[in-house]
Amino acid sequence: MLFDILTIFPGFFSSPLQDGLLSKAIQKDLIQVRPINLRDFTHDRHNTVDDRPYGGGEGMVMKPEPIYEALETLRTEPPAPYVVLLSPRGRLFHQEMAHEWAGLERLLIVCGRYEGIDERVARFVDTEVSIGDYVLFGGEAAALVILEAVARLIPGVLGCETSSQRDSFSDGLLESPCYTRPPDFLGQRVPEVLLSGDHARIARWRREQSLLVTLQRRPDLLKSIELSETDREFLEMLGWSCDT
Ligand code: 6GU
Repeated sequence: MLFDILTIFPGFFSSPLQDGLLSKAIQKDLIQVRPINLRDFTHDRHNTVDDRPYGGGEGMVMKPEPIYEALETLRTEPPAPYVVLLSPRGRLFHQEMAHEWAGLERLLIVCGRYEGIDERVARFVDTEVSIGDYVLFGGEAAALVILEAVARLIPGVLGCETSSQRDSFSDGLLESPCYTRPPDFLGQRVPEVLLSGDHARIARWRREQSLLVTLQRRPDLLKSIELSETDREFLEMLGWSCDT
């Protein structure tokens, strides 16, 4: 899968692309990532990408022409990209979107900077996305978040195919707690069930812990997922009710 990232800070991505599983995925040719300098699509001496806002106010606004020209140019290369504009005003990015996008051949991510992007750019992109309810300097950090979330769902990127299926959120629940050696850490013991070797009991315990931690930390998630009859009984025992 090809990720094009249109940015005024292509250097922002160099270390993340050289480290960890992202670099392995690139080495294995499972993904290609191209940070593309927006200033390459300007024609003035200063490579201007921003200007003052009409109507007055603080800060600068990203001009529409360089972004438009970059999109037009990049779209001439096949395969056609799905174009995502990053801004805190976008739809909230979530795991389901990551799954959908992992099936694409090419994603083109446009990073906004300054106080905003000229509104007239919106009709040249496929969607506008935010990664959360807080404000960043610009879309670059958000682009990395999306890149990681999508890349790890591409077959072969994670060592083990099932690890991404076991994740928090992949079934809509938070993950159960996990432990490794030592069995006793400063008086805190690993739950006995995990040492039992009884795989059916372990699976049931993990499911219950997932339900418990989700109920405690993110009860909102329980409304939008499929629960088995056993799940419901367990949650109801904890005081949860499906119409709360
Ligand atoms: Cl995509 N951009 C900026 N600047 N801030 C954000 C964001 C994006 N998502 C959350 N906050």
